Amino acid sequence: MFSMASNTPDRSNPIPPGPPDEGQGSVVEERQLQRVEPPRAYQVVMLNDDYTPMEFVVMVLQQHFHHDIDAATQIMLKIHHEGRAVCGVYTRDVAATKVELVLAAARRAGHPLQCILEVA
Ligand code: TYC
Repeated sequence: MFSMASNTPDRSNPIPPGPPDEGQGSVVEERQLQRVEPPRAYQVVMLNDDYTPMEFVVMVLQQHFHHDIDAATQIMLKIHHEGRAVCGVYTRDVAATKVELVLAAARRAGHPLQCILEVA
């Protein structure tokens, strides 16, 4: 800043003074560390039915959840015998997108396959 009258720098501090430091000679500014919670995990759970071919379920588990053929077969058999199994665990948006894509693929192929999203 320059004052119009004298053409010399105006060294007055535009920031108002803070609280007094009570004679200690220094002021320590405490900064609170921000603690950020990790994002919630969501699991995609696939459900059994009597009509969807086993091969189709294995293919979905490979293509959408990146399981190899052995893992995909194990998961498919677990669903077949126990009624349900977890296909994968993701953040909410990723899990929701997987559910949509799997349901769309199943409907396109004419199968009643169901999968749902649960908080892990
Ligand atoms: N129970 C089906 C059958 O016998 C196979 C199947 C497995 C279906 C897993 C759905 O999520 C599923 N053809």
